[in-house]
Amino acid sequence: MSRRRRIYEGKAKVLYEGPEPGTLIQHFKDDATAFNAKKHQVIDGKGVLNNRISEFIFQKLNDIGVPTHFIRRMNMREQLIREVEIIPLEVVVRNVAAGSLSTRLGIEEGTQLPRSIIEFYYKNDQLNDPLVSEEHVTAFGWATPQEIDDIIALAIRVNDFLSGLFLGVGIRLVDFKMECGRLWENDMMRIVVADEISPDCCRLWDMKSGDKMDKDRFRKDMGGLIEAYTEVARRLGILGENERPQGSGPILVKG
Ligand code: AIR
Repeated sequence: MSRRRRIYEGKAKVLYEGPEPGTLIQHFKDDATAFNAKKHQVIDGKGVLNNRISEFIFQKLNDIGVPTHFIRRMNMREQLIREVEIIPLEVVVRNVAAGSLSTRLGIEEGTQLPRSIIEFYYKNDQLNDPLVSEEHVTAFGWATPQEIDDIIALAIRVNDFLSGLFLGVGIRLVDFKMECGRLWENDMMRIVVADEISPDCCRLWDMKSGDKMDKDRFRKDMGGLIEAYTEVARRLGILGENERPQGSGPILVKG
């Protein structure tokens, strides 16, 4: 394991050189950070759950023709991915007001938005990932206008898919963050969904109780993070009653 070349280490994941050119291994750590790593804790088992949940979502996206970097899960903490050139943007899609949108615009948490809103944040820890406009993105060359169009189209498809997936298991998708990358195949380049999609980067509220089933439990010191992530995995049919290793599909929850 330690012989592998480490390409990049982030707050929650490590990227290693993959077995073939153009591939990487994405390793999920148990570290949780918030407020740009000012708050940090190791939460036993979080990486394993995020690896499984993100695998489930990326595989389904691949299956419906949304291009992603995901190839396959390798073990409890690692997945094989295609090497992409990460676009330095956090693409946030919001369906319900919460978090920084509520704070910035004074809209009460839980307010249904008139339509889904897509925002771009510049990925830069030193600057605290500031909100930016398409003007900034194109002027500073982070992405071209055509790439922005592709990113928006992907974000809408991912949002529609995830909203329906979670709705079917009694969970409200409030918002989520995704990242995109440029995948080069010979001389062709296309934009694909990269990084991870897990309760670390979504706001997921139980439809009946309104309980938070995501990383806000850590940000707000609510506890019960592993229990909440496990419940998300269980409802998606990833973990059975007694932790079945193979998923059998989502468990329908009646409204
Ligand atoms: N997010 C943004 N940066 C990192 C993450 N994980 C996610 C949050 C939330 C959404 O983006 O988890 O689901 C919007 O976050 P915020 O803080 O802007 O309201």
